[in-house]
Amino acid sequence: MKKLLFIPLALTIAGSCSLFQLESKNETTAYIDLGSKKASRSTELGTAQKAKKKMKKEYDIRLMDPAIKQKWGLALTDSKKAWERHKVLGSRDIVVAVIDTGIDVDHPDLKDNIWKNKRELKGKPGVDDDNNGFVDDFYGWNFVSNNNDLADNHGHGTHIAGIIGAVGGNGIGISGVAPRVSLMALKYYDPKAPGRNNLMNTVQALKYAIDQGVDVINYSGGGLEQSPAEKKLIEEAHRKGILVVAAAGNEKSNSDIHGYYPADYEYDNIISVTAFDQSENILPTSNYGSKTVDIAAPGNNIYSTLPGGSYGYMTGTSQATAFVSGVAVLLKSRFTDFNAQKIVKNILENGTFDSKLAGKTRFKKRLNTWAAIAGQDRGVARTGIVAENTSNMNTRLFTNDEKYHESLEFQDITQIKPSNGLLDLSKALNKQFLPQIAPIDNKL
Ligand SMILES: [Ca+2]
Ligand SMILES: [Ca+2]
Ligand SMILES: [Ca+2]
Repeated sequence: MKKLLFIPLALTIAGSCSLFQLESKNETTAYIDLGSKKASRSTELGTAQKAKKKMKKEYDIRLMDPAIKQKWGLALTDSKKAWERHKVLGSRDIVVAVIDTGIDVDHPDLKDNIWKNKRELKGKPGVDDDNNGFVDDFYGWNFVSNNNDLADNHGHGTHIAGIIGAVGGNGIGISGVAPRVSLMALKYYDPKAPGRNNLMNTVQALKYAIDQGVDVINYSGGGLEQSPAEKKLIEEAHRKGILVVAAAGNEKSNSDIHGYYPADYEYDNIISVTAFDQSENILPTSNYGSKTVDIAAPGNNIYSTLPGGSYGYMTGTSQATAFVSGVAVLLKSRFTDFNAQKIVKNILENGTFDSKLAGKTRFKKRLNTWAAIAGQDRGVARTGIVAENTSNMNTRLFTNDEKYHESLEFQDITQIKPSNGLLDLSKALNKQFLPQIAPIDNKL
């Protein structure tokens, strides 16, 4: 006899009423079919709250995205500092598979950072041009409906995509932790689709991502049961040096006692991420564990992209997970030879120590983007001392001269020319964005 176990996953968004609730409810229900031993997988959905008004233009940082101040998480993780001091903005060569509820691939602040399957885009409609078993998989695949419709009818996946890699420097909205990246949309979950098997869809999405040779897999979901098929794929990702960043979960529980998967599989290419708020406290809803949870990242009232070209706030370990994926992209773009283990090591070792995290994460550390880059930046020690291979650069960039760094705060990096002896950053940026970058407001 079939037994159905219902696990409500509820998250409320802090703040008062929203102007615009997405159609999803406050609760989603996951099904564990014990009779057929199918385990559940549910996205840490939460609900999206759309922004109440248009963001006023505040051209206050180098990347010029007007609403970037809304992203407290970028400030608390020193992400902006990483971009500015280490000139690391990510790269479209780095692919992140976002296994989620789909992505609004036409969102103006995402579309240029969406992964593109060039062989399909240049190929014939109705034909599997790259012979990977999926017809017209232009930007990813929908494993719920088994087609290429990636529409996100919840908002979660679009929100996660924006945290990782909303397009920075295009003069609109926000920037992801990685202003440049390729986001592959793999839809495993649709709250509206009947008879779904989220775990089977997850496994298929993982396989697709691994077969495509992505750099990072972002999985902002999970379940209490292990899955041999999923574990096998994580092992394959491990062999191939692919990083898996996974949510610790929103069950308010100690993951050392109650494992949560895939976050808690014992492979060193997985980072398990819990969430902290603006006061750097772990959210009461977040899972924790001094043995199982690797690091904490921003996860409360996070402002990011939503379907239909909009923006809004969401809360949970899902959001925190996306922050870590963004840092992984920055590391991989700077240190292209890093495998997953090395990226994990850098992120975990260079987190910000906080005694409040005792019993919550393995090393009592929370994510610090700048430190993750700075700790390993070739030729540059944490102290800012110039080392080898930097002779042709302006050494002042690598000093501890705070005033000099402050003077860079409002400087558009695209204005920095190689003739200044600085890194040629304009080459690192995709040229199609350059004309769209707003002029520097020197009054700030
Ligand atoms: Ca194909
Ligand atoms: Ca085709
Ligand atoms: Ca933007």
